[in-house]
Amino acid sequence: MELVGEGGRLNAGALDGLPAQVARPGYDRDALGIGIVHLGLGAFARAHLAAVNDAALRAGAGLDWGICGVSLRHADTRDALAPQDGLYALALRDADGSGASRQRVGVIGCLLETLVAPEDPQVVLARIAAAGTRIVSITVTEKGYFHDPASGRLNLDHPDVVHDLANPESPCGVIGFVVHGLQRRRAMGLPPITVMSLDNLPANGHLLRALVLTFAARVDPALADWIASACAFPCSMVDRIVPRTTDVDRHEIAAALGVRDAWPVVAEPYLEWVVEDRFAAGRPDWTAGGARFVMDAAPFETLKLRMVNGAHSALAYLSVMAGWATVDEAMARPGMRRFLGALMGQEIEPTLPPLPGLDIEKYRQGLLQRFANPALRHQTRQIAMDGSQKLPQRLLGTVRDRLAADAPMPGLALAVAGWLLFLRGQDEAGRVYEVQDPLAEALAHRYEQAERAAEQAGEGPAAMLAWAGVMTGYEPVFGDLGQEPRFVRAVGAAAQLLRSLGVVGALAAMEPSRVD
Ligand code: CS2
Repeated sequence: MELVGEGGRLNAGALDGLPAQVARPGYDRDALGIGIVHLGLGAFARAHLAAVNDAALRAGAGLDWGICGVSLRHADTRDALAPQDGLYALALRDADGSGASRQRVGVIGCLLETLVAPEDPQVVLARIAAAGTRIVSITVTEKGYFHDPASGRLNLDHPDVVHDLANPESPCGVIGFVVHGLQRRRAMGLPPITVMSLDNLPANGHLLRALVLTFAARVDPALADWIASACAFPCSMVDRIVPRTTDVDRHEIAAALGVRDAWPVVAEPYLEWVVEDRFAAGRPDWTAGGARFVMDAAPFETLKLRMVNGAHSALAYLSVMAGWATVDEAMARPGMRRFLGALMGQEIEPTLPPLPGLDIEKYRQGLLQRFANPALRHQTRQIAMDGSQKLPQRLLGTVRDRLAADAPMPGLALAVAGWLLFLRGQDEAGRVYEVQDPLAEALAHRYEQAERAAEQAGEGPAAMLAWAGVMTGYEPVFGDLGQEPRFVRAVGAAAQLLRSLGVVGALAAMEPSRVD
């Protein structure tokens, strides 16, 4: 998009002329070398890892920790950032005490190189196998790992996995790049490195390691042994809400910078990064940017995935169906806020592992506040994407724990039913939308089967019970949960509530049972 009426373009030459209130790198960019190769250069990585890394560099981390960012599919990020010398603005937005939106803008400088993998996979492999590279970090979203969401196993039939096993010189997926890149390092006699997932997956480091080893064993068992014994795969919990950047954002940020930035990112001020301190070849001190190094990230991951992401997904499906476009719009509905508060307080929190020092009440209230942030305009449709890849770790682990404790789960069931009904691709007002999900086709087929089963079962609750039985029988997402009558009944009852009363009615109907 052309931004008219502004000054020049953001680039190295423009840094000195930026308004005083815009934070800028402040370290010697010309002296910076690449130490990190990041695969999956989306908005999240640019607002999280790169922002934290930039703060570390400003605080004096070694100048060998610059980032090479790799887009695995599209050229748009490179095309926008190359003319800007890799510079882009990060706008942190929230509301002040009176509810008015405000933003703090800073320019991130640690992205030194941007590659587009499909244009030249060799260059990416060479970067991973460069002597200076010591960390390969990854944000490719849940579906980018090519695993079966319920079991966590590598899907060896996935076309990208098949392609990458057959084409070591030109991989296209993240596992292929990592394994073939590590293979080169080993062949060149270079030291092992750290491979670090920053995606919202449970035990993301362990999961990534297992996927990489499964793939590597098919390439060369000795390579798999080397990776297993010498490379590190720390787990981490990452948290920052980063909505997709819009043209309106670009205009607002250009106004703050006085120059055009074609590829800025917008995020909330809040940031968490809890990462296991297991690195094979060193790391920057990211604490300056808000990171925490721990021995075991698991309890933090469970907390975050179940509370933040579980609540986010619950909100998203119900909101898309009700026609609420943004998260803050949904949060302004008293029914939604109360529902999420109860879902967390009564159903999710009892399943969380202990975390010494955590004030869970404060965490929950803070989270509701973050969701209500009116300055983000976070689209519920964005969060609703890829539900098949998200539900297991966000909602279904909690469901399993509730079942094991023989505890009720009406809120979790409403969230799951919300997803299942969302799969119809039509909201309550009859507006049609696309269900974006790698398993969309199979899910649509399931949905038809479930509708037929419901018709055959007659009317009302019996129909929705039959419907829920078919939907929750979808094993790639639910595993064996579909065999669990208490779960199927709860989902059937919730779906019946949503079908008969709509989202607003169902949220209201949930309330009486929620008085402690
Ligand atoms: C969201 C997350 O889009 C989604 O699925 O739930 O991206 C969420 O905003 C982040 O995980 C917050 O840390």
